[in-house]
Amino acid sequence: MWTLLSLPLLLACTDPPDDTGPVASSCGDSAPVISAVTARDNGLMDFSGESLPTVLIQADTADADGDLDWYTLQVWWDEDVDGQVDVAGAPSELYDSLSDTACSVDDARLGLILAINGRSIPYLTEVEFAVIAQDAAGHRSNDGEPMLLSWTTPDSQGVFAE
Ligand SMILES: [Ca+2]
Ligand SMILES: [Ca+2]
Repeated sequence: MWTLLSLPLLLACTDPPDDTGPVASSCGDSAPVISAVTARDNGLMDFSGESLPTVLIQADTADADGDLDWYTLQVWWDEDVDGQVDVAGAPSELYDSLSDTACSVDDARLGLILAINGRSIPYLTEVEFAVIAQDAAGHRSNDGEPMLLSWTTPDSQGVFAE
């Protein structure tokens, strides 16, 4: 079953939620596998009175041991679409819980919304995103290789170039 999450808004990094956080996982040793990543226009959203265009980035993710009940989704980007993104720096990331039952989520469509403010992410520019998911045990997806995709941002009003 694919699960679409509630999506906290991100300008940069989120703080971990108030939950107790991941418990020591006894689900297994498998790492998540991302099969596909997508980016799409998520419309204008309000950020403290400022209306900004947003992008929804989603990662179709599976994990044989089911410990996506607690996950982290991390995104980096650059403006050079060359099949490489440096993931050494701090990502924009989202922590969230999909289930109160450990080891119960073996696939999910993980999602994260980023605001496009023209500064950290420029307007009217093709940007390259890199996406990594982590399971409750902290295993990184795809052996730590990010999934890449490119997407062209709209202008400050959310309008895309012809
Ligand atoms: Ca796992
Ligand atoms: Ca690049």
